[in-house]
Amino acid sequence: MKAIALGLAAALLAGPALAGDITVDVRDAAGKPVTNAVVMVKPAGGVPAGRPMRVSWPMVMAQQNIQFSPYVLIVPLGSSVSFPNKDKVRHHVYSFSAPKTFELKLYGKDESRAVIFDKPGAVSLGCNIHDSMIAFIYVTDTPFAMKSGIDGAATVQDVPAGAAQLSVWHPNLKARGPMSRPLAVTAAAQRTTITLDLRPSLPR
Ligand SMILES: [Cu+2]
Repeated sequence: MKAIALGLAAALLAGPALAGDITVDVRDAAGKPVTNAVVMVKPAGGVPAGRPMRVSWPMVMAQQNIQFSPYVLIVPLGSSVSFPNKDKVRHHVYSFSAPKTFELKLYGKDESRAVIFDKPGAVSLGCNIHDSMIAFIYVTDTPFAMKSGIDGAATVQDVPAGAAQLSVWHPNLKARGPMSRPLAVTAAAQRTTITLDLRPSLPR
């Protein structure tokens, strides 16, 4: 018995860490898929050292056709995000959000600016010239983060097995912060559904 326990302990210490993929289906109160939700998993034991976020999208918030693109951008804490203007008209990007308050004064076509996001949370963006321009940057302090697609699904890969917290944020959430609940991560792939209490969509 003791030998087994020791062997198990050694395997846990030495072997490849047990980890699993988690797919979250984000739904609204009517059961419809919710796109552009930010799904995050935080291991209770902390994020393993040397585990950077694997980001498969550029750290870019463009202005094109008098809109921001993308509508929601997830960036790891400490990221520098560029704000290229691809329109012929000038834009004046600003944020009053607590994680990052900034202003990029009027700049024109094919110009860009960069901003470093050094505090976690949601940053809402606007343009002083065009009121209809709205977008969000979510700065995450866990590498296990993914945006939901049009099917409402987001898969977060290689989360260490054990106790964790699942958090989901969306621009239309009625609550101020992300919605959170405990999650037991296993070495096998798992799938779970989370239902958000959302305000009706704002016109864009
Ligand atoms: Cu503008």
